[in-house]
Amino acid sequence: MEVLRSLRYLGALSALALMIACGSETGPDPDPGDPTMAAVSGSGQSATVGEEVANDLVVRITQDGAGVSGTTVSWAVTGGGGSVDPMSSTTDNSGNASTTWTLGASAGANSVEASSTGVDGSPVAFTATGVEDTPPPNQANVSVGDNTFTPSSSTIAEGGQVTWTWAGAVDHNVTFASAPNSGDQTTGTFSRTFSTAGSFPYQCTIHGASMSGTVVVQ
Ligand SMILES: [Cu+2]
Repeated sequence: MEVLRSLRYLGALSALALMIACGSETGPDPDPGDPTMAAVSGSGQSATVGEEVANDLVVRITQDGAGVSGTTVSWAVTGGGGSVDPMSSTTDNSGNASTTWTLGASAGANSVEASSTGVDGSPVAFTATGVEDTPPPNQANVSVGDNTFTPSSSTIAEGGQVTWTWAGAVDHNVTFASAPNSGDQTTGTFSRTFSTAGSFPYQCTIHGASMSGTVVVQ
């Protein structure tokens, strides 16, 4: 009688252990043998709107800790209106697959998903932020000293203007390959408007190439 009771007790314990084991197997964890995809790098970047992010998007597919090669990964833009190239790539010997990402035209959130059929962890989401391009200024100032232009390079928008202000003790001029140019001045200012994009070098003809500058029009 005592032995039978002990056997029943052991049986109950075994049933309990089996239930716990079953519970862990049907939980959220994937089967350990399935291939699994995870992000490696490329999420969280910022770039100018309409431009490519600096770093490629990379996912890795592994099985029991080792990279799985030859698996197709599809890349799709899910927000922001940009584009990915290529839209489909294949994992290499390390299990890695990658694509490039050009952001959409509007500032704000962009997103991409990487997916692979029959792979745990798919899809993997990537995000990026598009930031407005800062336009060049419409106006720039240059100081004309003895014997240097400060700054020596000025960048302005198309249609913008540069104003030179004489600050030295001796005569200088601002002379481009084509007019309008300043004459020789010791004081005062000279302004020129630039209506076409390009790089426009100038110099003071009194002091030659050692006193030169450039206007960059974008
Ligand atoms: Cu000069």
